[in-house]
Amino acid sequence: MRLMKHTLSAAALMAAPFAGFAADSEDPIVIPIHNWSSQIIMSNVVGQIFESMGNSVEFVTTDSQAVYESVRLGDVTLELEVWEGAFGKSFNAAMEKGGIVDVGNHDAVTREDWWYPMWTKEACPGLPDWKALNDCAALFATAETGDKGRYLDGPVDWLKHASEKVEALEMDFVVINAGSAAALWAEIGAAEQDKRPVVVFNWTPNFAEAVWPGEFVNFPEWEEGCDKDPSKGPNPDLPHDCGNPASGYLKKAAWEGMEAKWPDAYEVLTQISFTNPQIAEMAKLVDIDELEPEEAAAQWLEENPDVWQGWLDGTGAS
Ligand code: TMO
Repeated sequence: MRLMKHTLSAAALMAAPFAGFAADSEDPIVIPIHNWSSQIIMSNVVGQIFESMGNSVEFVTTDSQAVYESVRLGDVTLELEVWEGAFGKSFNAAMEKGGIVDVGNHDAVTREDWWYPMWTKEACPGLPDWKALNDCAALFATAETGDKGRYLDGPVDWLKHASEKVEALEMDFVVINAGSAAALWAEIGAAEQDKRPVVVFNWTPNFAEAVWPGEFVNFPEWEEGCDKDPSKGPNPDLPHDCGNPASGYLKKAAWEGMEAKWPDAYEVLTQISFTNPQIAEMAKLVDIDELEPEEAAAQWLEENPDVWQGWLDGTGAS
């Protein structure tokens, strides 16, 4: 009898599939694009999923820090890759002001920090300890950095605060910002020829781990507030004297009006969750296989139907 009742109510629901559900707005869902590959492909993947549901989608290229203010104001609809290390601070600031919602974490666990390819450790065997790195600073000296070591950081908008870290930990390094993510890979590739020691900004999940075995530098362990509060970390007078979180989150965020305006797409967004290998694979499609983002996304969707169709099951979009 119980079972019967269940069957009946399911049938009743199916007879009026949209009863009680508002359809998604025809206005485009605005998806921001930044300057690293996995975010670009993931944005295209999710955009193509929304399009397959009948939504219209618009991509805009934006600064990866200012985007949190844009989401909060509804100028862009969502953000698919909130990396704790790079963007936790901007995301929290927007949350405090209001207008942006936390749509949950991906399965992926992330880390972003100073990193070296394994041959560097042969020249500086005390690694991955940051003090050992600092004792080896002369190994990384270049014409550009004098007798100090060169650290190639990411593009400025990733706001890694490496100069502040160098100052707070009194390191003998000079921070140079790469103009693009590609410049980081070029630096590692050039050093590989003669196994020259290099230390650059890198992150995981990323395609790079499949190409160059390497390790992150271990800085003093991240403590909440280390980016603001001088009392956190080993230097009592300055902030930024910690490493980034070693097991950081990767979060989805949305404009708080998204749920009412595009309820089906929002419901799917709540279900979306990428793993470390999936994100590394998406980056590889562009950084190694050299596909265009749109093609890479289409290929990923074609090769992983079980992954993304599962996100549509049980939502108004299925
Ligand atoms: C934000 N990033 C993944 C490039 O560190």
